[in-house]
Amino acid sequence: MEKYEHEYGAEQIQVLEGLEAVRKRPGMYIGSTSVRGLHHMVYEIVDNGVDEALAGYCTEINVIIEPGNIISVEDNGRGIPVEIHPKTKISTAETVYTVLHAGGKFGGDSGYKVSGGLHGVGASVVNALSAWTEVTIQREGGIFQMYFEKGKTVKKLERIGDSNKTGTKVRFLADDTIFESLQYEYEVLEKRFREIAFLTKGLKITIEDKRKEDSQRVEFCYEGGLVSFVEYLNKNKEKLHKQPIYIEKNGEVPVEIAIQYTTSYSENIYTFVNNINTIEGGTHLEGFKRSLTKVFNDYARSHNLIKEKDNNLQGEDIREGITAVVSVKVKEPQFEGQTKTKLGNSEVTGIVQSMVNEALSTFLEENPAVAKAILEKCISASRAREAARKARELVRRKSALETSTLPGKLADCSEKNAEGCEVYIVEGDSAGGSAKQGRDRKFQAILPLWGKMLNVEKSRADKIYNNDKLQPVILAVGAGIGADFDITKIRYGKVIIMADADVDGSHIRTLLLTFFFRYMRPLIENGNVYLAQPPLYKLSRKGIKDIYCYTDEDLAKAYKELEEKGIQRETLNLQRYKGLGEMNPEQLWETTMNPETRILIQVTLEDAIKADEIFTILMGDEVEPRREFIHQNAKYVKNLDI
Ligand code: 0R9
Repeated sequence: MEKYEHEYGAEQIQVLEGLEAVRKRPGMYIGSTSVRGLHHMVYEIVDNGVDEALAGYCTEINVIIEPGNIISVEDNGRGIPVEIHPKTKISTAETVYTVLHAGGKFGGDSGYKVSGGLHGVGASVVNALSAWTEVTIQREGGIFQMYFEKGKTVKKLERIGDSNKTGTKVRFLADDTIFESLQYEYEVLEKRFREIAFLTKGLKITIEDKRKEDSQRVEFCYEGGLVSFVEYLNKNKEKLHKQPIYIEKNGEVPVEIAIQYTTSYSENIYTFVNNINTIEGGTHLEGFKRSLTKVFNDYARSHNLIKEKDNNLQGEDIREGITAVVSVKVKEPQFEGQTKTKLGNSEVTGIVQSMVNEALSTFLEENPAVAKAILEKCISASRAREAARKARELVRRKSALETSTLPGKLADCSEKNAEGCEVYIVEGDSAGGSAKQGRDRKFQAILPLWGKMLNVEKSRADKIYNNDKLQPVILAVGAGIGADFDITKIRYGKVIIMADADVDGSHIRTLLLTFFFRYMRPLIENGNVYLAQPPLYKLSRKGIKDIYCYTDEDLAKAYKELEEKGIQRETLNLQRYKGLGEMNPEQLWETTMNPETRILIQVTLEDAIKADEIFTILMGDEVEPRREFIHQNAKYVKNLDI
């Protein structure tokens, strides 16, 4: 492509400096240069189309991952304005793509209001971080196109044809000298676009992956908006009422909420600000929770469902089994917290609270059967909480008598600073023994598990405190459970589940992970939970050092390497480990516990919605979704020991 030569005016030079800054510190503008930042590039462009949809002019956005990791995003909105911008003296479209924050800056005072004033600032950042960007606009009877390389204008906007349609199409190739990888993850993009479609009632979003021969494509469009979102989240759960409760108000801070209760014991509230998932919550969530507590207590009292002498229902009682999505639009959102996903604007609490107060109390009065079903569940949750408190007291008192608050089976470490300490939770008798002998007792503690493991998906907190297998885990971790969980009190920086690489081991791992996910979620979110990876095989022969293999691929590689050194496969002794118990303390140390040589898998929570879905399917009441899941996933099963 021929370079477009032109003189730069003072404003242009400033523009270039602006985008140079983006290339120098991409992380500041896009979060990171990992695959996460790469996905962010796509979201920035899609968001501009979503803004046009929110303004009421766009009904469809099509995203394509083209071969060569080129991204194409097309909307059917009005098209970015093409005329010369009075301030920059270049086309508005070029301005948006070359001036940092142009969306916001020009939105405010030049008549181009980016709908809601929320996004529209990312186009220039994406342009700066792309090897090339091509923008095609259909508007005012024409087709216009411009082209950039690394944020610099190579071809200015020119009319290339006629069209009676309107819309904007952006194609870009992220710069591989900036990003660690250009491998977009289809599932990640798909999840985000489904979310956007739920949050933007009626907007059709399609995503197509054309990188491989057999391309895949999905289409999302939800006329029900948040109601559809909640129905989707609850699809595998037993519902307490058929229709989700829907609340909407378009005031200074537009608020939209959908709620549906299920028979489960967990609380699933997802919150969004300007379509951004506020994982850490914030003032909108606070307002919502306060209102729920007040409205249900008021209703319960005025309808004699709780007596005068009874205590109020607590927030956690009222949120047991709830699935809700709260979406607010805030003009100038303040994001706080570790991951900047906590809404800080204090005025939002009261706004959400008073609108939910009004709408929800009206709903309950008009739907007494639904109110009764929900309140019966809340009251039973409150009784269970009281029972749990007693159970907890009992545990505390019992441990006080034993002069230690730690479980008897725990072989603790000598170091007391939690950060450097680890606890191995080990299933089984002999493995526990080997682990105790093999460990480094300075920083490694061992907690062997005994007794029958409880499926927490089907039980409440009182049962959990009384469970002989979970109680030691709660005491050893030392930070409480549920609403009382306090991450600052954890006694170990790493909580490591060590179980056999077989079906029983998987079962215990799943049960423990369900427990951590439902009752100690911050422990997972904070990255404290790990899975130990014991070896599957040992290759040995006199005269060579034992070789441990953790996967079948490892084993094949080891054979190949040995053969290259002239050591024949037949001369080697292959041992397949059935369980941790087969290893002596030294072997267990070397293969699974020594920080220098072991393989630990950190459990992360990338996608809470997906995690909730999987735990509900695998551990919940409904049998049919589980059957379906097993049917679909059986093909992935490896190392099944029958
Ligand atoms: C494919 C991704 N879509 C976009 O990037 C996109 C931006 C955009 C847009 C407008 C319409 N569609 C768009 N798609 C628009 C048009 C008008 C007013 N505001 C917005 C109008 O016709 O008057 N714009 C986003 C920012 C700007 N336009 C602006 F700053 F140039 F006005």
